[in-house]
Amino acid sequence: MTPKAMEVPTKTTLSEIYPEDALKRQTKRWQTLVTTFEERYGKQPDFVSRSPGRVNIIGEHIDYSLFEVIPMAITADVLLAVSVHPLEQGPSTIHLTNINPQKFESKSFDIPDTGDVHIDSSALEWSNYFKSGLMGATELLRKKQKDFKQSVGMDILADGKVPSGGGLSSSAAFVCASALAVMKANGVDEVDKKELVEVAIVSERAVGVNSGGMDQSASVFPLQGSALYVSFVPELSAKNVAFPELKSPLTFVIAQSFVQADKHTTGPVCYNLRVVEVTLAALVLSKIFGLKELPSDAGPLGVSLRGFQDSYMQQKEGIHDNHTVSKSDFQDQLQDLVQKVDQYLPQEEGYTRQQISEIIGEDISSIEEKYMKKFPVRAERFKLRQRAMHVFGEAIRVLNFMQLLSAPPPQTEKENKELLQALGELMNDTQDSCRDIYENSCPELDELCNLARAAGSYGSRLTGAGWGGCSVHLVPESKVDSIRQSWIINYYRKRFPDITDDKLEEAIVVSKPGSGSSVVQIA
Ligand code: NG1
Ligand code: MG
Repeated sequence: MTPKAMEVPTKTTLSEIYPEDALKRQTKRWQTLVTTFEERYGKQPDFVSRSPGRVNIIGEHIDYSLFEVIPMAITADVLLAVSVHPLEQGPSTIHLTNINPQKFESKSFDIPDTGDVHIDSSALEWSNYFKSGLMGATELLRKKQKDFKQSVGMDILADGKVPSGGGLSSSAAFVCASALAVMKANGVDEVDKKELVEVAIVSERAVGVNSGGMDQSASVFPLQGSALYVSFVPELSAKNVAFPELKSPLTFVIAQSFVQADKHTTGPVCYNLRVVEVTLAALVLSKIFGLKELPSDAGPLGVSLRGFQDSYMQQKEGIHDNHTVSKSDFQDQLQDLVQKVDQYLPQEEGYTRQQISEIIGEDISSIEEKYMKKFPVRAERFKLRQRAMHVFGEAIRVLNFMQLLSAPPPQTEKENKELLQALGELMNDTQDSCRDIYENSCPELDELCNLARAAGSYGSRLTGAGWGGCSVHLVPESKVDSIRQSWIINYYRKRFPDITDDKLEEAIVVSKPGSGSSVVQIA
């Protein structure tokens, strides 16, 4: 039986998962996983669940404001080989080991009778990501099966190939693979992709980051060879977008900065602070324009800039279903909002808590309680102007990018080049906006982008949360080698004189769009 488009495939073969050129290497890796499992646990695994990392092509830091984004899955993924314990009385036990036990220490824990596990989000601990997937899947199973209380026990061996803290979303890959493994271990064969993504989004927040939903979508939904257009309103949905047939094909190259961006320690001044800033911007704008209370939405803090836009259109312009307006009308709205931000949020230096409290007519303590308690932030001033500008501007760029991808494919070399240049320019604009007004780049990422552009990249930008991690580049195939050389000489060897060839191999990856989550039956 072939799975429905929205179902996680369970009877896949490796050739349906990986591109041709990765097959040999992956087959070996899967064999090693199974034999290592046998050595550690003395039995065969029942199945392997897998979920990939992702690179975001465009639409940075706007998923939690509920604007559309275009990521794609990469080949690097997380594998969990699993053997299910027979159902017993009392607590069920999870044994978690890693293919690399020196780096990731083995862990065991009991799922209590209540079925609920505790996650200590203050500890940076790899088993938390499994627990978060377990928590999400348990909730979903309870919704589906009235008498479901707790998951069965499992022996697990994990092999993660997505570099952690590298902006390629190793965390979402791990959470999605875990949630999927738990569903499967508890007897659900047909896992609905949308349900899986929804639980993974919510449960990953338990690990300590107030994230949006791009990564989990990009890890679960994609079909091999396609990028993904993800929408969050009126509800989560994703469309696979094939790249146009081109005379000279487009290639995405990913380059690591090797600056570790650890959201757990930097959250209060970086990621989580941005989430608070855009939320406050939505509240302030809605007061300035005299809107009634913003309806609560799927944003991590319950109100979002997208919610503001839709409410504004409804209350001021009488447009009820704003998500049904044409793309060009939507774009005009966004353009208008950029101007409104320019005019009505003039303070370059940011807004203090006192000022925000006065505008929105709510006590500072109540604002802090609602938006800064679960994920504390440290800031004297909140840069509402710059953050809102970036969000609306980036939302426009995503629409433009999508329009270019959906247009009839170019017929001549000249048109081909123009298309790549236009796509690249949008990516370059994103980088400028991230660097200058969202302030989530860093000198190392800026440098990788500048070097690539000088050596022939059409478009270069950071990808993922930023402040370190990875960059992504739209590169003509003929320029891949010269760009690689330039990075090696001018970036990697300069900054890391002892860098090994293996490490360089890992640093620069030419990536093809990979396929989303799947389960492979072993025993
Ligand atoms: P990274 O840090 O690359 O996994 C994060 C968020 C995304 C999105 C991007 C920025 C998590 C799990 N993911 O991605 O939702 O907001 O930053 O576009 O925190
Ligand atoms: Mg992550």
